[in-house]
Amino acid sequence: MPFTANRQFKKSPRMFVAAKDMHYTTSDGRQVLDGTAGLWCVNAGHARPKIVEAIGKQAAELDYAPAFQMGHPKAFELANRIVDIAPDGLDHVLFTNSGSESVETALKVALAYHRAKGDGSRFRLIGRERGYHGVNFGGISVGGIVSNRKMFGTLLTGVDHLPHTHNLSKNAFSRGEPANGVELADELERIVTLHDASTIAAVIVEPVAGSTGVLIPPPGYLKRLREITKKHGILLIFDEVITGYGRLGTPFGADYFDVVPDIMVTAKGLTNGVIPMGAVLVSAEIHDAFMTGPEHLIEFFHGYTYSGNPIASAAGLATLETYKEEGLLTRGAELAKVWEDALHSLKGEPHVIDIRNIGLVGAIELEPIAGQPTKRAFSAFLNAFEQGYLIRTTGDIIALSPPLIISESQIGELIDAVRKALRSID
Ligand code: PXG
Repeated sequence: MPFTANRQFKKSPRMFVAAKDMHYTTSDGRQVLDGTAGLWCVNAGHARPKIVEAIGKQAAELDYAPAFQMGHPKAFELANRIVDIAPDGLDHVLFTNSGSESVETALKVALAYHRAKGDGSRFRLIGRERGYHGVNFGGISVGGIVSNRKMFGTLLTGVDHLPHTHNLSKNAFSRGEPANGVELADELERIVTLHDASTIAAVIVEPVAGSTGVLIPPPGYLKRLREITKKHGILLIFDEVITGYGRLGTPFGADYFDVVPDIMVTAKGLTNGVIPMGAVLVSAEIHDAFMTGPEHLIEFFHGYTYSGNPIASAAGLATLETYKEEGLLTRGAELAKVWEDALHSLKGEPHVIDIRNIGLVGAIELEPIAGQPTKRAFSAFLNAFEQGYLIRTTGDIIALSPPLIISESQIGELIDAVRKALRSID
């Protein structure tokens, strides 16, 4: 099983057999409130009729069309709908089948773009400590999670990392963006000085680091990264696999922070998690740099059997339609205050050393049990599950990211379940 304590799970399996709106049904018939939108992806809630219908209809109408040298209308339609909601300046789309593939695609576009422009000495990629960019080789190379990297050899060469922005001693219990740490963006200047700008292709960061426990940047941090990258001709890639499609109360993290990257990596919420799909958005300038040479030749040697798969495209279109009809891409902003207050009401509960929130994302960091890291948070996870609430843990951090359809009373319920779990565990 992926990223799972396999032996523990098999001794005591936790199985879902159905889901509707905010709830799962377990194999023993219990209802479990989804506090994590699956794995940060089911933004519109479960089994939404439009999406279910679109998938069935598409399977009967056109189940598959070759992705190379052939097309079908829904992939183009979906690309256009994504561009409609994306920040101005990002207007071409490459489809993939996951966040990890979107990351690899973005990194390859960045390298190939510089080469296409005759700037092939730009081969370095800069990620960030505690960054998560999926599990393929490019993604773990620019990522900054030691457990995901240490077993797998030399990874990509020519990679460097910015420091992360998490600072418990200065920023604990901040509401929204933490006040301290904007100067950490200037570390990029240090890295540029070390390697020389002429060797650096791109910088990739998550606007808010999700997987490593909801690390929110200080005000101005991403703007500064944008200024520095622009100054040195370095591409800026936002990995919006989690922050995309409404999670922060804006369509994308780029909108929340008012910073437009050159490349944006998305997946998860694009199809509401229902069918695997990702999309990488690039600027016209990047797209156009490839459109040279004889017209019968392939411009970019990259793509997947399932790029823009018809059923995934239909699911994506129905998902974006559902988001639009129900105002879900901005609902997080309406709920943000209630969410923030509910989360921060956990201050003072046992083990809690920090609480963080932004949009409809929250994290509760716990003091680890000495010598047994992750055990305390995992106990909280099991306790909440027994109570009928699905939460996520990463290290000793509880991460919450419910579907954007959650009601105010369900927010109260979810936070009370976490409170009860914290009071019950060692
Ligand atoms: N980039 C980011 C920022 C992600 O969060 C990926 C890439 C990879 O996506 P795929 O679709 O290849 O898994 C992710 C995925 C968690 C959790 O609970 C987070 C992810 C996946 C599963 C669990 O933190 N993020």
